[in-house]
Amino acid sequence: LSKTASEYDVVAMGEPLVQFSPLESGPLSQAGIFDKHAAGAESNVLIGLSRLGHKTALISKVGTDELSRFVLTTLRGEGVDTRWVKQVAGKNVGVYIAQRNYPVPGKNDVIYFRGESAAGTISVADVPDGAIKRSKVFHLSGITPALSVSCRRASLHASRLAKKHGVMFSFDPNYRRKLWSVASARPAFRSLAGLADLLFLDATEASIILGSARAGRRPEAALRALSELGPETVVLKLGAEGGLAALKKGKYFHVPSFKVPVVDVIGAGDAVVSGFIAGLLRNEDVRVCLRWAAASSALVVMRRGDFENLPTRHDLQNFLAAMEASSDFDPR
Ligand code: KDG
Repeated sequence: LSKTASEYDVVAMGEPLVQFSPLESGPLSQAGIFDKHAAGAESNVLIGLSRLGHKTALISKVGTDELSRFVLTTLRGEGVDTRWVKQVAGKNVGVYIAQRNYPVPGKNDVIYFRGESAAGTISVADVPDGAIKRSKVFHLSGITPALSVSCRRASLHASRLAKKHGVMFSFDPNYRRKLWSVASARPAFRSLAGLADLLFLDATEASIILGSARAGRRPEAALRALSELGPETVVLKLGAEGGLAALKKGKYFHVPSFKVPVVDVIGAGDAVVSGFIAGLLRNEDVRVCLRWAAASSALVVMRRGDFENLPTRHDLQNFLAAMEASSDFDPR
């Protein structure tokens, strides 16, 4: 993060999506009214960083349809540079419908409609060296390599470009079982985690990468094993009950979650990524980065949609100040 002449703070590559979310929780067969939200893991991360005052850009492909226009105007409205997003005639932007809080409270299911989406055609030729080398951080989720064989190659290529240019490479596996099996995902995750400087993951993804089911129960040991793959910093999302743990240069940190009313958990993981990277970009201590991550994530789960509640810097500070003033807050 010592680069000074970068045009961007963070560039990411991935598929923007449109989410249709039923107003009521419950089975989709019973849902009648839906609203639409811009979504997509990398887009969420970039919007979060943009709101926190950083220069961001997305590398992607969308269609020329109205929903593609919707995601593009949302990203632009949030200050994300979309000049590296190609518009492909005859293709669409991916869509998903969420089934919220059913049958397991607090858990969602999704139906994807992304077979014809433009982002699935991203290939090595679509990866702009110029965008990546002009950034301080390049971020990728494991959703991008899951989209197609060409996306997998492009993901590896982009990550290697970041390494070649000395750009910090941030990776969040974001395992999506509807997109690929554990057996297919594992080798891709291991390669990308091995290239990453900064790795974000939850206990399930840690278990996929490490091939053991103990990550959630022994976070410090899991973080140490993950850091042996290569990343200097690893952040483990332990869920609302467990908080966040991190290991940086061998030093272990843990912060608890903030207790807030949970409405919709989708987007919480992306908020962890944007909050943490924003802290790193300001050379904050790991503990501060984790608190920004936990606060961003707490805010996001209080509202439906993925990114709507991502905070500005001002709102983040207000939230943290209010939480610290409250008697329930346990800084540990
Ligand atoms: O992290 C939130 C994303 O999972 C959501 O927006 C959908 O990107 C998404 C995906 O591909 O599942």
